[in-house]
Amino acid sequence: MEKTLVLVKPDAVARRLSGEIIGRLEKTGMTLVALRMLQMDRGLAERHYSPHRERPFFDGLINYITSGPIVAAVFEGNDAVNTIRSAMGSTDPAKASEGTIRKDYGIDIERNAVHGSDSAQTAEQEIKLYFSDAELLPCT
Ligand code: IDP
Ligand code: MG
Repeated sequence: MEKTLVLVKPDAVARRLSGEIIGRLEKTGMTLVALRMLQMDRGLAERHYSPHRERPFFDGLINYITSGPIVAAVFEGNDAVNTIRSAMGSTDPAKASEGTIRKDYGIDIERNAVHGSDSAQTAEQEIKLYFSDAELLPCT
């Protein structure tokens, strides 16, 4: 079964939206199989966002994502990566479709409330940054 990593980003945790966002993602039919709260250090943030190292927004992104606590979660299900990203909406909340999490809760293109892995392969790498295999607990 496909898995994907979700992060409720610092702007959303600070606005007490963690439960709402996790709840909306559960309503997609995907199953929550891991959950923890943490504050990223720069090392973890730079590993997580290493594909964006050369982008002009990288330093700002690292400052933002380390600025406060986040909620990390793993969801599992058929087509989990695409299902979760559809519920999240476009990167820029101003361009996100009605009814998506980023449309409703994103502040701007950086502080966009939520992260979801962009492929099954990326998901495998990202999940390992936050969870051991033993911490993934499929419900039966
Ligand atoms: P995604 O989160 O929709 O997959 P990515 O292009 O992978 O979008 O970018 C990762 C994160 O970097 C975004 O979620 C957002 O927080 C931030 N970001 C992306 N583009 C910009 C930008 O143009 N300015 C500032 N931050 C950005
Ligand atoms: Mg991405």
